[in-house]
Amino acid sequence: MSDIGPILLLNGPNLNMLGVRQPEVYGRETLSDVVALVGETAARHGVQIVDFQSNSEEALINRLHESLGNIAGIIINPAGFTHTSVALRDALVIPDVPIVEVHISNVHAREEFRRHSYVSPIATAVVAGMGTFGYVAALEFLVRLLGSQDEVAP
Ligand code: DHK
Repeated sequence: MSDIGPILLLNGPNLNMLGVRQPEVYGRETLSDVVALVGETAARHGVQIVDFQSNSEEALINRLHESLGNIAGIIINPAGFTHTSVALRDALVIPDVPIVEVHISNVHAREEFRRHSYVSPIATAVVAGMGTFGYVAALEFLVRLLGSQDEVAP
């Protein structure tokens, strides 16, 4: 095990339908495939992943409240709540850990309303348009970031 604490992997509404939902936009992998992929990457780094998906804003917010003091970083695909939810954004800052916002599609190349994110201003990094690999990229980034914070000065 590494010294890096657990990473919370949050997925918002409709992402439980990955694989069947608009595959031309979101691909053919299921959410279980994505969680397994991130889990494999995490295991290679000795990091624990805590994953949670919900279609409910309340449930996502409650999960963030429960995470206070228990996690080292957050990877979140807020899905539709990206563009609508001040409450989710407010909850995301409560654990006070680095946040990576992930979008499977390139939200900037789609409808105008997808260009605005309530989450991006409080995120450490934003990934969009890399497909499900974006989740792996987010994890690799967090491992690097959190690992470097752990380093003891010589
Ligand atoms: C997923 C969604 O469900 C949309 O509401 C976002 C995001 C884009 C994605 O690309 O993963 O607009």
